[in-house]
Amino acid sequence: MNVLSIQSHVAYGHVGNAAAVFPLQRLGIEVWPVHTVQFSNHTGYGEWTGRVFDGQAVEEVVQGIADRGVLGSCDAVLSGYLGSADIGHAVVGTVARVRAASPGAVYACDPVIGDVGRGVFVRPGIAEFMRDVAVPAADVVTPNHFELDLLSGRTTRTLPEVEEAVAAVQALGPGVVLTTSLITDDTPDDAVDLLASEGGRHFRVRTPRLGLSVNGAGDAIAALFLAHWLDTRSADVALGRAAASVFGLLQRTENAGSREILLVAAQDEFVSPTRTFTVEEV
Ligand code: PXL
Repeated sequence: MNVLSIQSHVAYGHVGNAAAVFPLQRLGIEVWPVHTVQFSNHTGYGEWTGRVFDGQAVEEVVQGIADRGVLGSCDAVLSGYLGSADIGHAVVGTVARVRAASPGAVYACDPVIGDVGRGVFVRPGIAEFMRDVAVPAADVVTPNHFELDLLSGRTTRTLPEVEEAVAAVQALGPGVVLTTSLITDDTPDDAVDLLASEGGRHFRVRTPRLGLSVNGAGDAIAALFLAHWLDTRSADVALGRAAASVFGLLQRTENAGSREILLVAAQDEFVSPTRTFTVEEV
């Protein structure tokens, strides 16, 4: 299995490709990482160095990969934090090239825009680009609750409202939607939900809500969900596996009091998670 992962990269810590590549590799997948930015650290610190690449920089690297004659063996493109709408267009152009060379290749788009605590943390124009261009081109999308509301133009509080918002996102194009960090009015205070939707069916996993605040967990879960979905073509199985692995990763991170997810130290969680959770159809 070969995944072309077009995301941000940080030297220190784990977000973007620095959070997605290793879990995929640990599961036995070959990854072709293309970086949309190279920063010293994630933007949650408020300060960082490095630069945002442009669409041309991404296209040049993709062209070089195409020149090796290997695009036909690409099984999926995964995208996350984009940096600019120009880079977004390069990503969507790459998806078209990959699909032409490798019919059936999957595009998994993590529509990174923001989250409940921080609001929108990407540049102006990215949210609209995700809604109008990237999400419609995708087969699989992995918004958090905040991003689901933004993409669907709704404010969702109840599970039926969430399911309607998911249907609105599916109507844009993607058949599979994984909603992360989901808190509805029936989610207990000490829990958080994940909802995987495919066709008209919705599957929920409820895990304990941990007290930590870290970046990159969404990037890791998008990668893990894609890996297991490619493997099983089953949203509920992929949900159960990805949720267990990320919960294990976050539990280890919280226990250690780390500001960065313990991607390397907790790597066994990707293969055999300590704790598993029930997947229920809702
Ligand atoms: O986790 C999303 C993300 C990706 N890439 C960069 C980020 C963040 C969130 O902070 O800063 C560079």
